[in-house]
Amino acid sequence: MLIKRPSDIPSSEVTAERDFVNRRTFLRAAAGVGAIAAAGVTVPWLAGRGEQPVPAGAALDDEPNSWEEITTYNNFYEFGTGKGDPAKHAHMLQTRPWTVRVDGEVHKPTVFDIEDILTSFPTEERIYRLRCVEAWSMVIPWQGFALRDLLNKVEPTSHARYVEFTTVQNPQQMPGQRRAILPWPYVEGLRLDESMHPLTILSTGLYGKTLPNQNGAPIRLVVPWKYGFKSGKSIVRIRLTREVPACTWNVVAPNEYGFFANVNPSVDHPRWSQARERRIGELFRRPTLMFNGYGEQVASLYGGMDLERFF
Ligand SMILES: Nc1nc2c(c(=O)[nH]1)N[C@H]1C(S)=C(S)[C@@H](COP(=O)(O)O)O[C@H]1N2
Ligand SMILES: [Mo]
Repeated sequence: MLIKRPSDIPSSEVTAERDFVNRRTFLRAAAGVGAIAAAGVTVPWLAGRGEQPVPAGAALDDEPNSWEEITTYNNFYEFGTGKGDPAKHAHMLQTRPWTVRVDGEVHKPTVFDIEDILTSFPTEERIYRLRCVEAWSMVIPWQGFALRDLLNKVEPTSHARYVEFTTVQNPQQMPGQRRAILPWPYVEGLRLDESMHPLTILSTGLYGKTLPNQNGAPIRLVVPWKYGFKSGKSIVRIRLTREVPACTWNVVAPNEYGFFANVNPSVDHPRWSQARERRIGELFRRPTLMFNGYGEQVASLYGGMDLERFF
């Protein structure tokens, strides 16, 4: 996602391919061919999973990526722009004590201690696809709870229309923040109705374990039908607003990264196609699904909208 340096994308993918070409890749590559043909079929093994909404259009072999893949191939520019930088440097971030301030257009502004969040909002497993705007993807078994459970606690006012999420700012512990890679802190935002959607979660863990720092500990947003950059990490503030929040990537490159950033195979990034993606761990590209495969659940949020204009 580096801006104005088109060479970054191909080179990062070359590196990634080298990293993941191992025996396992070849074993899974065979499955990948079947996946392309089978894309769009609902996964039976997800269907019985408690309250979890079944992701529509999940491919048959849509099995979760490994712990290793999920925790060593990351985007978290606060720790550097390389995919391996977060795993290398994120241990420097101290995630306790930690508070999340929820304020703005709410009747009950509240500063939540992370320990209270962990005890008041029981988490459940949500296996979601993550589609990065850079045309790679993973499947991640998050532990999380619906963002709307937290928002309902603070009682949004009738003026609230958007929600802004702010990442911690701590240049001492986050070496990337000592450089002007992006304007810090990292800020992302959603419409309020997107935030209240049951698929939108705050995650505090993965694979049944505490969330590793490189994945956004102690608490990060996950919005599975949007490009990964919408899912802000290590959040310290959630603010409800009347106006569209100033989102980091949208501010630095508005013609490349829209406010909505819904996964859409038919709307290309100005410098590359979004039609296909490389699932980390697989050799062959697979087709990208509209709304990342969650269209059945979320398409109604965008009824009547021109999705090429509001990309
Ligand atoms: N604070 C912060 N949040 C962030 C980012 C970042 O650089 N800083 N990168 C985003 C991008 S581009 C992606 S694809 C996802 C990656 O999440 P993961 O590393 O847990 O897979 O985090 C998103 N959240
Ligand atoms: Mo991303």
